Amino acid sequence: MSLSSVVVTTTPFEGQKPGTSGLRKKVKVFMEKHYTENFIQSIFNALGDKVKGSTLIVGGDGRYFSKQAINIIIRIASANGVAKLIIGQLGILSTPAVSSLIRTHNVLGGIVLTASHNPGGIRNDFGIKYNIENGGPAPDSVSDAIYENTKKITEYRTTPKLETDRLIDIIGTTTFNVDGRDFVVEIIDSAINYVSLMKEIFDFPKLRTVIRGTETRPAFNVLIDSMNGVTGVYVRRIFVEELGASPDHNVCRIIPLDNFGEIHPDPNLTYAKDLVDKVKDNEEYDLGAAFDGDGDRNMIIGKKAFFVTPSDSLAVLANNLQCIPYFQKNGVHGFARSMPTAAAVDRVASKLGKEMFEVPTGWKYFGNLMDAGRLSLCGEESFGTGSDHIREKDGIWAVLAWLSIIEHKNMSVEDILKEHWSTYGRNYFTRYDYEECESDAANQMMAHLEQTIASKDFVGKSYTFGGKTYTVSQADNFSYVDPIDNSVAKNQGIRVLFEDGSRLIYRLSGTGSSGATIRVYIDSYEKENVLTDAQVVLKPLVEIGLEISQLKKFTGRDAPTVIT
Ligand code: VG1
Ligand code: CO
Repeated sequence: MSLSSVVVTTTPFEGQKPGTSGLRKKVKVFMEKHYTENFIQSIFNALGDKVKGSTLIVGGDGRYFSKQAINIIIRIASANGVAKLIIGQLGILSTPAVSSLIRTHNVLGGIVLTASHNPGGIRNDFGIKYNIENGGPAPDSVSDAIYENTKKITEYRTTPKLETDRLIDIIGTTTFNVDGRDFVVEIIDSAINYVSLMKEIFDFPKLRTVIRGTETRPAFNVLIDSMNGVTGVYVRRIFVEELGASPDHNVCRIIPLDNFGEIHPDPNLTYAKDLVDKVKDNEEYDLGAAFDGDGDRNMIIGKKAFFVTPSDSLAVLANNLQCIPYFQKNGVHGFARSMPTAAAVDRVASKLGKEMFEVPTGWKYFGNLMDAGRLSLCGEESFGTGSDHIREKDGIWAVLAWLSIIEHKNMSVEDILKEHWSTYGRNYFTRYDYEECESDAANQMMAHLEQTIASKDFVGKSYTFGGKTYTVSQADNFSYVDPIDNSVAKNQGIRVLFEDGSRLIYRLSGTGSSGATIRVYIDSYEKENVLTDAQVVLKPLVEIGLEISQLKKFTGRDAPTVIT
């Protein structure tokens, strides 16, 4: 049967501006009449002629409203001349899996339905993100074009009669005829492509010996926590079915739930406390790992919950990539980190003679460097680690990389870190998050900081707390020029640098769905005394950071909501 598309009249919604990683709002906002339709049509409008005859990947972390959103996308795509959608069964695809599929199938891009680490369910968050043909998040130029279109949209095209009921439930291909053209919807297994990519990158038989043990080597006991997010699907296939992990003892929360079981699917010491406690209380566990809702973040802890900061994790990986088959084959090019990430990896880069890049917060800033062959491994302090195998950060990849190093070195997580610190010294790092502050108060605090760092005598000023004195050597609002296309990203966070190399950084989050979240990043390097507790070492700088920003005065907050 031939179907006809129709044009629906609409008016713009305010605030459809993609943030650090896509558009994130409360589910109820996405449910408003025309809201999701407007945003999807604006993506197509921004892409222009490329849409006609294109193929797109669609999927996400399965959170509440995903299926409705996918049905909207199917109808709008069909009416805009898209030739084919490749969709994960039940709408399930992790963010790294979408990136991989875009690259494998060489298609125009993908639409990822996730608000990542934000909570899900009807009262919480939904999100939509567009990824471009290299598999990575849309760069600012594309996001800006989408946003401009959302401000002036007057109509969208859709095919109301196209039957989407249960369409995404079963693997298979359906061809529709819309406006005289073929429109194909292919529903695929959510994991096959990603699992085969991981098998190409890593030596699975070797990793299996880590998980199962051998005659001469005891099993390395892992606990992998999917936090009820999308990675459950991949964890079962990879860790249980391929690597022989026990479904009862080595993995947990691996069934994706549309509200993540009412938890905050964010792998850090606060929100993944269940995992941390389990590993702390049960000395049999050698490694714990957790992922966020859409599977691009990872947290690694060792025996007794020994915490590996993401900045250190990146440095350790950088130092040991040669034990992973992918890098043996492709070589190791440069390294990169986001600006607030502690500079531990910089020391590895300089020792190994590799190029090192510092980019603004957000994975989209790594893509150009990877495409240009100048970047192999990168990370963010926010539990993001990844390589140029795809163009998103990749939680499961990070754990497999750690297991490869553990296999190679035959050492515990803690001993690997201690060895690393004794070679390179240690970057102590902590991040304080003040979530859901009042927006006005947060903006005023940032304005106050701008003023403070601009004052003539700020550089050279000394601050003392608890017997430690820090002298300001430089201060600015970070701005970045992409070395590949010369695009400029301004106002990416206020930096106060001190004479001894310590840093204080202040940013407003770009991923929240209401209010403002203030992030304060505290970073200090020590060559010796690498075994002291981080919170003890950093206490004076934290207090100085609060004093400079007057955070308490502006927000009324006595304490952060999350410390990592
Ligand atoms: C946060 C992190 C950033 C990360 C982004 C997306 O952004 O700080 O490093 O890239 O989330 O991660 P912000 O603007 O809130 O600080 V994910 O896993 O939510 O897509
Ligand atoms: Co995420």
